[in-house]
Formats: sequence, C-alpha cells, structure tokens
Amino acid sequence: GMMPESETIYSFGSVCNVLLKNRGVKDATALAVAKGNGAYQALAKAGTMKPEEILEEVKKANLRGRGGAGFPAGVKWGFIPKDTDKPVYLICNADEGEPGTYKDRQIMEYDPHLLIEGMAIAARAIGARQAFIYIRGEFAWIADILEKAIGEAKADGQLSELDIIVHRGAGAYVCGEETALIESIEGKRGQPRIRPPFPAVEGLYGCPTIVNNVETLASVPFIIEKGAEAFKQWGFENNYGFKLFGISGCVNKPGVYEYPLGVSFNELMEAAGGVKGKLKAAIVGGLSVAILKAEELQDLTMDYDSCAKHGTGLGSGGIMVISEDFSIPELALRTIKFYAHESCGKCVPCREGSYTLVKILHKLLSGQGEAADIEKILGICNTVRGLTLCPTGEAFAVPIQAMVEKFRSEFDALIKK
Ligand code: L3W
Repeated sequence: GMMPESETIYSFGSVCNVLLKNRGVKDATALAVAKGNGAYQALAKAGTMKPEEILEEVKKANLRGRGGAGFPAGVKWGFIPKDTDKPVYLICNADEGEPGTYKDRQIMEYDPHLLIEGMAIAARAIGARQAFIYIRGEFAWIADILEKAIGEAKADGQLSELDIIVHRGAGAYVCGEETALIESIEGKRGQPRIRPPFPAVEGLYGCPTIVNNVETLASVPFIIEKGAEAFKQWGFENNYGFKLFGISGCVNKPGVYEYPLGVSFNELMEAAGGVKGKLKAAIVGGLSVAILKAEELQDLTMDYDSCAKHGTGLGSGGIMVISEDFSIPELALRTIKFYAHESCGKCVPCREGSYTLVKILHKLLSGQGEAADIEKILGICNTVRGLTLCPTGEAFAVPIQAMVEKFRSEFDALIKK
C-alpha cells in the first residue's frame, strides 16, 4: 500500500539510530508507518524462539536497566520462579519523575510501537499475559498515544499473547519506585514496600512481577532482531549498547541524544551545541546523584563504570549542566524543596530529613545562617543515607552532601558575619 510520506523535522540527536530512529518521522506513531520502518519484525522472530532463548539473548547482551539502577534485565527476568502457578505480570515503568530526565517520554511520543513490541517480547520471555504501562499522569497526551497504538497493534494481531493496560499515575515521584508503583496499581496509596521480597518473586497482587523502565524494554527488539553481538558493537564490558542522554541547563541545544555508552561528557556537550557560559559543574544521572565539578568532568565518560569511578552515578542519564552564573546553595535549596515535597512520609529519616534540610538551607540563603548549620546539613545527610525504606532518601542526601562538600566556600560565604 501507499506509505505516508516521511519527513524529517530535525536530524540531530541520534548517532545509534535505534531508540530515536522514528523521532521526527511524520506519523511514526501510526502502525503502518512504524511497520514500514521495521516495527514488529523482532516480535515475529521472537515468536519462533523459545522463551528461554529470548532470555538467553538478553542475558548475553548484558542489557542493564536504563531507569537508574543499571541492574541487568536478563538477570532480573531470570528471578521469576520457574514452578509458579500464579500469573506473571510485566510492568513498564513510565513514571519518569526524576528531575532532568525526559527521555522515556520521547520514545513513547515518537515510537510507541517500539515500546509495545519490546513489552510483547519481554512478556513472552517471562510468561506474562497481562502487562501494564504505569505512566505519570502529567503525560496524559502520551497515554492517549499509547492506547491508540496498543489498539492498532491488537487489531493487527501483534498482541495475540498479551494484554496491555495503560495506567495513569496521579503525580507522585515516589511512584517511580517499583514497589510504590505496584501499590498504586493495586489502588492503594503509593508508598514503598520493604524489599525483599523483590517484585520478581512477590509483586503485583502478590504474584511474580517484572518492572522494567521504558528505555530498557524499548531496547529489547534490537537485541532480538539483530542479536546480542550487534548490541555489543557499542560500549564495552558491562556497559554495552545505546543510551539516551537528556541534556538540559546551560547548553545551546538542549535535548535528548542517543549515543553509545562510553561517550565522553565533552563529546555530548559538543553535540548539545556547547556549554552556554563557563562550565562550573554538572549532575549527570538525574538529580539524585553526586554533582561533579568542571575539572572532574574532563575525563568522564558516560557509562556505569566511569560514573562510579568519579563517585557519581549514570542514573537515568539526565545531564544538567551548570555554568558559573549559578549559585550552588540556591541549587541545593531548589533540590531539597523537590524531595521534601515528594517524600511520601512513610519513613522518618526521609520525611523529617528533607523537611529540616529545607529549613536550614532557607535560613542560610536568607542571611541568617550560622557556621553550625553547615555541619547540621552534613550530619543530616549522613544520618539519612542507608536508613530509608526506598532510594528517595539517598536521592537527596547524596546530592546535597556533594554540593556542600564540593562547593563549601559558597555555603560558608552565606554565614552571618
Ligand atoms: C530480585 C534480587 N530482584 C535487585 C531488582 C529490583 C529492581 C532492580 C534494581 O532503583 C535507582 C537509584 C537511582 N532479586 C534483586 C532484584 N533486584 N536485586 O533489580 O534494584 P535496586 O534496588 O538496585 O534499585 P531500584 O530501587 O530499582 C534505584 C534511581 O533509581 N532513581 C531514579 C529515579 C527515576 C528515574 C526516572 O524518572 N526515570 O529513573 C532514584 O533514586 O539512580 O540507583 O527492579 O527489584 N536479589
């Protein structure tokens, strides 16, 4: 039949051309256009493979979770109990609430069929017949795009083995944490559960459940169609494949860029049109990791190992670039206000720690601070680390502590004379 005309809106942003190959292609969310660009060929191939073979290929690719933790997807899938008589569920985590992170939305907006195909393949591998996309409520129009795409895929016979429900969240950062997300789908208040048991063993409705990030699932069709070896043409041991980097802040061309893991920070800055002003620092893994100073960024490559070596994390790959024009104490206050607002309140160190940090930083920035306040900030960060029910505690204690330790003179300068 006639293919709708493809029109490239803009070309920058993807050197691997897998996850964003349909960005800018006209009507790429329509099934006919997506299929014209290769959609559902990997699923057809997966249909001829045994579930164990699919699992094996994803394990071989060493695809690490793209939501923040970097846990290998194949290993996680392998945790589903073999002998279970319960239904197995697949959940796509599309809550994307991490500040500075806006990559998953581009996959869903521009290539919903890539995600749906990845989910159908993953579901076959783990034996799930019911799947959910948990999408943040603010992405209402994207939820509509997904529902339409699921309907088209179903009508085309692509989802004969799987039902996918799009579940809209109500705007809580913590619902991106997998157990809070599960509680939320169950109709309860979105608060984290204690792990273990991990969802793979006891998740949604007490049944084995795999929760994977959008980008992780959207990476699966390539691995199945082209093979693990093709995936490994990018990156290096333990850091293979393509990755989306959302670049924001002081750059001339902010946006989402698809690059191999291991790309240097400086190359990404060049791709993003260069730093606007003089580079002071960057937070490279979403907001919840340690800030790096300009000199620390010079030999940084964007992969799990290099980030760990630099004392930070690759996280979700959201890079926020900070120039000399910006004050770190003000950034710290802005940061902690977010987490204090989003703390679910279930555990004390997170709830009270974030609240108290807001008060102290406010005091410092309003000129009323004393030297002891800076020590208090560090003390609270130290106390919160390792003590909270879910990663939200670390998510503010780590960045705030790093901001104070690395830019101490800016905080000292605020102390009342
Ligand atoms: C079965 C075991 N399953 C681990 C599973 C676990 C989970 C995954 C990773 O996220 C990160 C943090 C921030 N048996 C298992 C097992 N699993 N051991 O593996 O688990 P974990 O605990 O390493 O991390 P996590 O709780 O999934 C924490 C990042 O998330 N973060 C991010 C936020 C937001 C976004 C966004 O908006 N897109 O990413 C905030 O803190 O970097 O490293 O599935 O069940 N023995």
